[in-house]
Amino acid sequence: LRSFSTARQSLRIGLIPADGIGREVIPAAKRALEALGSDIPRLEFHELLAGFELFTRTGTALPDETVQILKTGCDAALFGAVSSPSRKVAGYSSPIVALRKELDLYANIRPVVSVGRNVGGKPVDLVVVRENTECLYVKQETIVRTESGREARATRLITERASRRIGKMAFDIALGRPRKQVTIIHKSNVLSITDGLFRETIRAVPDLPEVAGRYAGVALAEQIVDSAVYRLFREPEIYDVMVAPNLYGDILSDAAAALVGSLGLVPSINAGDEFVMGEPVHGSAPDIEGKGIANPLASMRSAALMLRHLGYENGASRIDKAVNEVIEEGSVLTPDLGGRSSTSEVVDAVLRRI
Ligand code: GGG
Repeated sequence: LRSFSTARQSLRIGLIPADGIGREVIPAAKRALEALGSDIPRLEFHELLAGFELFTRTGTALPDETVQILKTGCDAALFGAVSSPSRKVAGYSSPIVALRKELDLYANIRPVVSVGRNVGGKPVDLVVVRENTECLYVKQETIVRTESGREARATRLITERASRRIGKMAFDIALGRPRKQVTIIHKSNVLSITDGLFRETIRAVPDLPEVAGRYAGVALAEQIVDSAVYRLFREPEIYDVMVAPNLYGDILSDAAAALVGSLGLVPSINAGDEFVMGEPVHGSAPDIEGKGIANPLASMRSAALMLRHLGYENGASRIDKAVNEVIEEGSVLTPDLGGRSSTSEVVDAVLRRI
């Protein structure tokens, strides 16, 4: 991954647990960071508000103060999960979608890697690079009544600028990996204008004058999204870096998580050129909220990814190694991985190894 390391006296991290199990797993990520001691600069945490639950209490899902503190007082952030309802709620809009736009976190980078004996099937080591700011997530939806019933429409935005920068991000990530392969995921056989522009723009990235041949050693492939899902389940080993528009990337990364044992293992970062926000791929999981059994490993891994992006490789590797050892050892796991341990028992097991 890219990193924007600068010499820092302290590392100011915004913590936004938001809804549901986000409030149980973000403290785990915080403890993993604290356990690193002098491998990273002195930590300064800012607890920040956002979420649907906040909206139901206050009428605001993303307070201006949260955005301002992130923009002016933080070097990075960790976001938990949000439980937006599946129906339209007047005045409500998803805070995570808004935050990604506000902070211009244009890449959602989701590594999906199998570890140890808990994993059934074939080894998986891939990264989904999801465009994070446009596609259907611009949320321009309208509904009108017609003679034959209601008619709903949504705008799908794909720009050359966003496709080019996510393409460069995907190529940069591939450069740092052994296989050095980028697969563009699209549906331009049907959506020839929108997905066509995404595909065509990314195909042209290696020839851009400003990249000066840097990506010459990266193999470029492409795949229609439906066939990509099929092949992902049958032969996940063929994929290295998959770059996709927002909606396909969201779906693909959850699907890929099924191949490595649990969504509770898969981390991500939302990355821009100036800021990075770690976020587990899983949602707020209302079915297990408050039971003390949420898997904290995706959040701890997200903290590691965030650190790596900031340039603190040692700290990141120590967290990753400890998490992998706990998974491989296999006796302290939460129920989503077939274990019987609680969130806090898993956190303690990781911290002992860090
Ligand atoms: N941490 C990922 C997460 O919260 N996933 C659920 C999600 O993205 N929901 C969209 C929303 O609730 O607005």
